[in-house]
Amino acid sequence: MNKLDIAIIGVPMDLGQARRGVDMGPSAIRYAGVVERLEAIGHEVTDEGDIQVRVTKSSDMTQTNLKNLNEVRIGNTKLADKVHEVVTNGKFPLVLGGDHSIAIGTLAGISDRYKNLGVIWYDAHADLNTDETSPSGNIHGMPLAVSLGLGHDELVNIRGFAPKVKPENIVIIGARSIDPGERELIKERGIKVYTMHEIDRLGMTAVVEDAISYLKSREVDGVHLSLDLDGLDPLYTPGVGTPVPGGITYRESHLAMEMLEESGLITSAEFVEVNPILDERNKTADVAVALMGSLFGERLL
Ligand code: B3U
Ligand code: MN
Ligand code: MN
Repeated sequence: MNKLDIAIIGVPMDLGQARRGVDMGPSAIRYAGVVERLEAIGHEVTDEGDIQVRVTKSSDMTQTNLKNLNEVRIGNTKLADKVHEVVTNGKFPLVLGGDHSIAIGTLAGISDRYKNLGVIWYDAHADLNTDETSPSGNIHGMPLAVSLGLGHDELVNIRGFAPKVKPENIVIIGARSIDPGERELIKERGIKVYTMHEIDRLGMTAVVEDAISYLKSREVDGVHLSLDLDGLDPLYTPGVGTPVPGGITYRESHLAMEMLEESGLITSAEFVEVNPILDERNKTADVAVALMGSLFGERLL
C-alpha cells in the first residue's frame, strides 16, 4: 500500500437532477466515518470541507434543456479551482457528492495536470447526454459528454480549455440504462463500455483486468475513478435518485476497488449520488465508505 496524502472535498450539489437531498451526501459519507477509515489504513487525510454551492433553483427560464445551468456552472467552477489547487499540492483528491454533475468540475480541475488522463466511469448510466439529446434536461446525465467537449459552452469551457478527456481514454463499467443519443456517441467515438452483459458473461475479474490493460495500452499517466453509487444494484445502495435494477453487487464492487488499488493506476476519485433522504439508515453512505476502504488499500489480512 502506497501512503497517500488524501484531500477530501465535499460538494453539496443537488441541482444537477430533480430529487432534492443528494446535497446531504457529503455529510452522510462523513458520518459513515470516511476520515477515520482512511486514516486507519495509514493515509494522511485532510478534510477540506465543502464547496459552497447555491441551493435555490434557477429562476432563469431561458435555458430550455439545461436545468439550473447557472448554479451548476458556478458550483463546478469553484470545485474545479479547489481540485486543481489540491492536485498541484501533490495531494490525492477524493471528492464527495452531490449529484454526478460535479464530475464536470472534478475533471476540469485535474485534467491539465496530466498529459493523457484516463477515466473509469462506474455507473448504471453513461452520462453522455448533451442538452440536445438529454431526455430530462438534468445535467447529472451529461458530465462525461461535457468532459469530451460536447454540450453547452459554459460547462465545456470551465477553467478555459476543452476537452478534458479523450474518448479513447474512457472506460464505462456497469452501464444498463443508455439513451439513444448516448448509444450513438459511444459508437461514433469508440468509447469502451462494459455493460452488465459483459460483467455477467466474463465476470468482474476479467472486466477489470481488461479495463486496466486497455488503459495501460492507452499509456495513461493518471486515472480518475468516478463512481456513481447507482452503479451498484439498488439492493445494496438504495439511497440514489435514479436506481436501476440488475446492477453490480457489493462483492463485485469490492473486488473491482481492490483490483484498481493493486493496479496503482488511480490518481483521483469521486463518489457521487448518495441521497440520505432516499436511503435506509445511511446504508448507501456506509457502502461508499466501505468501497473507499478497498480502493485505498484496506485488506483483511
Ligand atoms: N440518462 C438519463 C437518466 C440519468 C442519467 N444519470 C442519471 N440518470 N443518474 C438522463 O437524464 O440523462
Ligand atoms: Mn452518473
Ligand atoms: Mn447513474
